[in-house]
Amino acid sequence: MDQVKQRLKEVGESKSEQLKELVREHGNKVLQEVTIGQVLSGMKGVVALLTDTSKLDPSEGIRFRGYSIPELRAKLPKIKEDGEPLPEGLFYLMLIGEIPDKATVDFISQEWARRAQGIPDHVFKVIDSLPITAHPMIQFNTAILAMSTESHFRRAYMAGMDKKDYWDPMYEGVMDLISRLPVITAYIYRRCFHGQKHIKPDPSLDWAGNLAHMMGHSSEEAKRLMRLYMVLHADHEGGNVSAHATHLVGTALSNPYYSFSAGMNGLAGPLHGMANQEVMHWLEKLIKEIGTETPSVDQIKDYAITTLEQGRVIPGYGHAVLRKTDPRFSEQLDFAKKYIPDAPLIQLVSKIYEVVPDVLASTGKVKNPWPNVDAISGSLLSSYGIKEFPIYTVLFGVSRSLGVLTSLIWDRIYGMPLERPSSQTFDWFGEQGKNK
Ligand code: CMX
Repeated sequence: MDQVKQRLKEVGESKSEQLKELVREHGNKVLQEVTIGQVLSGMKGVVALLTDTSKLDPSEGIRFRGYSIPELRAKLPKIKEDGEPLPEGLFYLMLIGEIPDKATVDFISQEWARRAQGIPDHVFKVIDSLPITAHPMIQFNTAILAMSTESHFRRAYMAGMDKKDYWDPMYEGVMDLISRLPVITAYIYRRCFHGQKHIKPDPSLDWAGNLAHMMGHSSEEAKRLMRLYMVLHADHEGGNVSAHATHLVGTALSNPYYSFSAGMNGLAGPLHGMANQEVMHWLEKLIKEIGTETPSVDQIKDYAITTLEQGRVIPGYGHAVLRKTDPRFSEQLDFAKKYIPDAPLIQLVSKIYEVVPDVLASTGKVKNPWPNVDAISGSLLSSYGIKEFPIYTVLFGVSRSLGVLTSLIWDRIYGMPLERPSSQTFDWFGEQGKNK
């Protein structure tokens, strides 16, 4: 048993006992009242999920196992002191609940590099059978499903494994799946945008550095950006569409590939992960229509108002939980100001930030007029030479695997049962409205 799995076993055994005791002792305790409005507006604020990996505060933003992003950037192991933390360290933190040392992070890097070599040939054939014009998220998700032929979990289930041990093959599958996503992503990227000229993985590199390398962006700067990107998008508590979908499908004891694929289908929606690509189209159209990369504040305001008048959303702004500027936006802006302060797209994003919140607030209905992670991530990638917008949501998905798949392991440790909430008809809700 590897050292990470061994530690997980120790931590997991005690936690699963505590969960059983909690349900036994306090299972009947009422948590909150739920209104008709909450149920009919996307269940916002309804506490219905157990997720340990991260927690989102409406004004502070995300904390991973209690640590804010600035704290993580200071505490998680890095390759160089002035560099970005390695996503491997965040994976360990979310999985075990402890900040790892550098040796543990190096072990995970090596383990993922080793496991990444095991992608079966048919996965590349399946990708190759899709048209090159198929959106990279279609190719990504098809590849994820194609990899499920290798599922340890499915094999163990079929062999009649005791359910208390399900977490073990789930861990093995998750480690395989996470390790292989960068190879798949780079393969799709080079296939679609660089004439099929594929670049072999370099097993001496870390997980995110290797992704940048295989995509053909192998400068130290691009690797540093990729590490930041992979940390910032890793998790956003349990209720967002990609996390919730992964968890829900996992409760049917679907293997990690099926479960993660469900989450990635959700991430591909324009109100969730695809918003990073939408932002770039919105910026491109703005530049084209106004006729300059340096529009005035008034020109941006008019363009934003027109978007709203057309009955569309301004991508990259608003959030279902956050009520302040997303710290993941601020961290990327600080990074850009430090390393590429003169990049035109970053200057444009900064100017839009001065204008759009007031425009959205003036509608009187948008609960959060501030930018989210997607308002800047594409501009940052583009400024570093990764200019092909359709790959952006795939990169988001690679990062998101870290959080949603560690949660999936914990679901099996906790023995979470099939999720099956109740639904009611329109008439029933109408009757409830009439009742005092
Ligand atoms: N532009 C225009 N209108 C917006 C808006 C925006 N950026 N954000 C919210 N609104 C509108 C909603 O569409 C809704 O309008 P209706 O009442 O006419 O239906 C109203 O304001 C109230 O919505 P809300 O409660 O503030 O927001 P929700 O929790 O329903 O939705 C989100 C949240 C993110 C889907 C929404 O803010 C949005 O569509 N933003 C743009 C897309 C985006 O950036 N998504 C990425 C989010 C982060 C991520 O998951 O990656």
